[in-house]
Amino acid sequence: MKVTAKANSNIALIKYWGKRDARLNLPAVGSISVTLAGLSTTTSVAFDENLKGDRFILNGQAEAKEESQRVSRFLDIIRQMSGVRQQAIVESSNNFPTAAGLASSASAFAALSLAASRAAGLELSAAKLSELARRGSGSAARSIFGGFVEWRRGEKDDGSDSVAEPLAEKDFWDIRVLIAVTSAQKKKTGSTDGMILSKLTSPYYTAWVESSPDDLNGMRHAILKKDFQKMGELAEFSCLKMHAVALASNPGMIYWNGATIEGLQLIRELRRQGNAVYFTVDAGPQIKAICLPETVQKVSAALENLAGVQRIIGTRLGDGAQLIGEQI
Ligand code: 2P0
Repeated sequence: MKVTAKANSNIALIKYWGKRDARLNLPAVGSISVTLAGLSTTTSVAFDENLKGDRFILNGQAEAKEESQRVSRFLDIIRQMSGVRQQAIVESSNNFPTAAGLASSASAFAALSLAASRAAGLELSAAKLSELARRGSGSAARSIFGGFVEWRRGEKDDGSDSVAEPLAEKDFWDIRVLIAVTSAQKKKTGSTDGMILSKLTSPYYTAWVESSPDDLNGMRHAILKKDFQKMGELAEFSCLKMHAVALASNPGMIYWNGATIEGLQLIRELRRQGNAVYFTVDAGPQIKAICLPETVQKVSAALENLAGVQRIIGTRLGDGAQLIGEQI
């Protein structure tokens, strides 16, 4: 059976950075995100006894060895859970330009978890799907759900309590996120390696982990109260704190370029002028402006005019992972 599923990407308001167990992908800290409509991956999976090995096709092209091996290792987990031994063909497509520096392991592994588990005959609960998606990529655990989502750090060694859960529906609060793309280049240090390096070398790492519960409590509260200022202030704090940990690693990781910094200054200037807008930045150079509907146009125009900004992608909150089709 060929099963197709779709999942949206997400952006963390309280960041995930650091692992307490790299093999099971257990985070050192919890995180809170918003799932974004408009940045999605659609994936079909079919197990087939005639295949000699797993095949992974992304946007119509066979993927490089490294990416294919990552997908294959993930399928091994599903084969182990289900007893299915066959190899699989995995066909994925992103609805955003792959060359825009927005490639997202979150939407990819959330869609793959749902499609592959179903294709293997498993009917997993949302919590179990989140636990499975986490094994592929930490942030994918959050993309199983729509709207506002919290991924709990969990305490157990087996990771069964390190899963995401919904905090509020997407219609609860109309938050908008503008993504200003400043570079389409592949980053030099991926998140996984960056997190491991920070744990090993950053003198701020312990403080980052210890201060996390306050950030999570504050953000949960701000979202449920729809307190935009508090939410935005905490999002900027968590973002800058995460980058401080990365910068203070050895060798330090500089994920920003000049346009990123100009963008952050611009967003703060727009705020001084009375516009409701805050920023966050992930492990890359794109600027993410968190807005209310009434500020979207002004912020978008200002970012568009900034030197070094290549394009603006406007998003709003979206749904969690969904099955799209099952075909015999
Ligand atoms: C986040 N990031 O919370 C943080 C902020 C990047 C910066 O989750 O190693 O690709 O596969 O678990 O999920 C990106 O990290 O890392 C990420 P792995 P992932 O969104």
